[in-house]
Amino acid sequence: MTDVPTKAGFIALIGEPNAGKSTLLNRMVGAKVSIVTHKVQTTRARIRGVAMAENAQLIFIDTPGLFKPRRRLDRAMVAAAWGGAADADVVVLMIEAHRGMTDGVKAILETLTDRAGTSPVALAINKIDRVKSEVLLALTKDMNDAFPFAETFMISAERGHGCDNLRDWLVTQLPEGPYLYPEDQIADLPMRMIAAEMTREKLTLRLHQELPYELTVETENWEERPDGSARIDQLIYVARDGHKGIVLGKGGETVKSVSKAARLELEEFLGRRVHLFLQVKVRPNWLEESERYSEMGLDFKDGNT
Ligand SMILES: Nc1nc2c(ncn2[C@@H]2O[C@H](COP(=O)(O)OP(=O)(O)OP(=O)(O)O)[C@@H](O)[C@H]2O)c(=O)[nH]1
Ligand SMILES: [Mg+2]
Repeated sequence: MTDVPTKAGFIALIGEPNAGKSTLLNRMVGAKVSIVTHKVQTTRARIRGVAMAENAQLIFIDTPGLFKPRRRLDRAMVAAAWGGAADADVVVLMIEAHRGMTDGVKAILETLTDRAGTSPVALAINKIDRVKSEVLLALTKDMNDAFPFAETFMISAERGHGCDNLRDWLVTQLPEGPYLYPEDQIADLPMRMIAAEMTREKLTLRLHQELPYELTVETENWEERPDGSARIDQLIYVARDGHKGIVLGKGGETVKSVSKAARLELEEFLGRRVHLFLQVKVRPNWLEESERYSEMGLDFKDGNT
């Protein structure tokens, strides 16, 4: 038997909010470890997902979208995203085919240029299902004129087009070395955090305008029951009294439907029954509390101006 050396390394997915980073991570991993919504700024912290290729372990780092930060939370998110890129062996910049080279993308390219010389950066033009192929050729040229990408891929993270090519290339870029996670592990986020994220996803899908950005979800208690089920208690922090009413909905309708959707997904993920209890708490200052940030997996100090 010949010994094929193993490879393992970190791949950071960066890009503007909504580019499809979390969708790509989930596709590569083959399971939903990072939440996805049609709204911007869904992902708040770095989330690792592990994928296995033949003799390689690819550790994908999903990051919050890069945008011009205004609030403390925004700054902490953007810092987490660039931190993810700094730690990676390979960086994949994702852009949306139909939006092209936006001002936001240009700003990211500027920062990438300033930090150039570190790890290779590939371009992944995502959502190719939304455009004609002529658009892609012009966009590829413009992007490569603006930055020396190691490679360009045209993909649909949602449908899977081009994702195998991207993965095969990523394997070629990884350093040789032992696997860094057990081969059956797909995420390294604590289960209580994954559970809180699932609830936050359902809230984000259900609520409108600014509200999803002004709430956070924490798992307070996790109890294994003798019958094999789990009892999970979560707190939804909102900043204003009025928001509590909206999250609860008429007769508690909204929070009930959120709770049901999150519970079903959790049960599927865990493969057993779950009793999920949600409580809404008004906490006017939660966006300025360091404990909330550590619960989200963010560094509070990164939010300092
Ligand atoms: N048409 C199309 N939609 C896609 C594709 N990939 C992702 N999307 C959609 O784009 C939206 C955003 O996807 P996400 O994966 O949450 O994007 P993200 O980059 O993680 O966003 P943030 O976490 O906010 O930074 C979702 O509605 C996805 O379903 C694709 O290949 N084609
Ligand atoms: Mg995301």
